Amino acid sequence: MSGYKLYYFQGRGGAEKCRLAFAAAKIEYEDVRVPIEEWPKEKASGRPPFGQMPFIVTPEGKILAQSGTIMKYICKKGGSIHPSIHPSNCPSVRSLVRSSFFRLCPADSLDEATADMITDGVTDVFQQFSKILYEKDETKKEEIRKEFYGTTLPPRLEKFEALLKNRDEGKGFFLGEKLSYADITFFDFFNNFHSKGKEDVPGELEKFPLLVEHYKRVLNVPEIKEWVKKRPVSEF
Ligand SMILES: N[C@@H](CCC(=O)N[C@@H](CS)C(=O)NCC(=O)O)C(=O)O
Repeated sequence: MSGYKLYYFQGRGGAEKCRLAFAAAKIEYEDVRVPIEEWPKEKASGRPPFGQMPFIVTPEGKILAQSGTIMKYICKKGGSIHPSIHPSNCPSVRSLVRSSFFRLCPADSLDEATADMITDGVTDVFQQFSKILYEKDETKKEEIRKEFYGTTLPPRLEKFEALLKNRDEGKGFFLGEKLSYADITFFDFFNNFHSKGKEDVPGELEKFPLLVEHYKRVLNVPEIKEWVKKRPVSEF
């Protein structure tokens, strides 16, 4: 056990992209599922930085919140080849590392910014989508749903497909040959919130053949596949 602890409620929810990152990075962790009745006490303790979950406690006892931050941090930790040849302390292998060796988090700053751009783009879409989840009035909920799936999402998916196509004609991942946290974020939005954690390709991607293949490609990364198959089954 590496000593990482991830805290979240029962279910995939906002923590699942962190769990996918732990799986892809092959970092062991304790998947702490806080019972809802215990949450007020944990929140009041002041330990979660923003009074929210997910948060992690690192082996050094440091605490980090924000799902995107945690996901990227874990990808960076799991993505270093070996500390002794990390580009920051071994300039002679910098270009080699940049060009071919990264796993999950690119060493090149422009590639990293590209992964961040895609991740932030998914967050924008998620913010629009979450209005459906939070609306209590059924009539308004239906209106928001129609607007999201009819008007908001399709042109965004066109843009994501074009971004995917920028590298290797869209036959790989968002940064080309290697999986990164950008792919994990995009996959999680559809697998978690549309396919309800099942392996099916969600219908929303149907008109975007490159995105359909990308979804399958991410799902078929052995570490991702293994986690998706063994994780606890839940509605959310
Ligand atoms: N931006 C944050 C949002 C975190 C968030 O909204 N967490 C919710 C659960 S998904 C939460 O902790 N709700 C309980 C509360 O606020 O008391 C992230 O991405 O981690």
